[in-house]
Amino acid sequence: MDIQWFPGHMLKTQRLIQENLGKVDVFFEVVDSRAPLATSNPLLEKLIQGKPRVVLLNKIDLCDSHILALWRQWWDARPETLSVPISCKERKNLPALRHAAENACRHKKWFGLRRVRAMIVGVPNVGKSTLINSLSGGHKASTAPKPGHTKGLQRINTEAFDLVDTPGILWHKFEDPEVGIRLALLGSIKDEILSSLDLAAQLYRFLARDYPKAAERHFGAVVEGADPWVYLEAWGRQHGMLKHGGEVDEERLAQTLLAQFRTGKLGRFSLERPPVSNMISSLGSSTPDSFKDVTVSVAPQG
Ligand SMILES: Nc1nc2c(ncn2[C@@H]2O[C@H](COP(=O)(O)OP(=O)(O)OP(=O)(O)O)[C@@H](O)[C@H]2O)c(=O)[nH]1
Ligand SMILES: [Mg+2]
Repeated sequence: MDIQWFPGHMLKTQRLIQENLGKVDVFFEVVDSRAPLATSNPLLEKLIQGKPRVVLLNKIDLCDSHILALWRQWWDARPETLSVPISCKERKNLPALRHAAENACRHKKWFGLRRVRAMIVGVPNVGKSTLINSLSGGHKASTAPKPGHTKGLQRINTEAFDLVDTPGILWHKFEDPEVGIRLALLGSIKDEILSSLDLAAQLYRFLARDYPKAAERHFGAVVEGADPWVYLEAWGRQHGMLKHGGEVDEERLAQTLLAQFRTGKLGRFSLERPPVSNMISSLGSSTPDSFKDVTVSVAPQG
């Protein structure tokens, strides 16, 4: 499944970010906590030219909390990048953002004399505009559960910040096809350019591999290597997604399944685990479904 999507407005957004660099003190890069690396734009580092960056792991209400604990350890081992787990929807941990921004700017001459100027960047649909609304306590930035919703820069001020919302940007080519699939599963790539049937099959494969108990709960007993559509069809039938004549409506099934996955109705899952180096497991005995095949080096807790 080869996925590439880079519409013209993304190039324009890159230009706008560069043109406005001088007016930005800190970048808030919003990523999806269910796949923090796949939703982190590799172009950003170059684009922001050494300005401070805080990575915001958003939608923690939807991710696997055990895997999130691993990500937090992974970032703790990289103190040069500040990271803050948040949920814009549940307004979780938002004050930590202010502390992180202050830490990043404390040494500046202007610090304490004016508000921090923060530009919010990230791939499409990760929650940039929702973050602006959560921080400002309003609905000034328009949001939607689909990628490419925000079209231009929008400035909104709060007590602590002068904020700039930006349209989501991707990069030209995903070298690793898995990255494209993760972005698509999380809704960061327009559904119109994808086969939702293929994507639903990918989702099934991922759940059967990483969350077999959850897959069994939703789709029935999972047999390794079996055709995903055997299970997906059964799921569609069970949920009454039939066409006239009693055939399963595969398109409707695929779209419903993807929507349920994206909004957490199927459960809380993470699509990505941290690379294994420097990892320390401190999760004790409650090994989750998803955690079985993660190789971590275990060190004694001090
Ligand atoms: N469950 C959950 N949903 C969230 C959270 N933050 C944002 N969303 C939802 O994610 C979807 C996308 O949010 P937006 O704020 O429009 O995303 P964006 O990054 O501005 O998207 P573009 O402007 O298209 O790049 C919306 O349906 C939001 O309600 C969160 O913390 N938890
Ligand atoms: Mg937006």
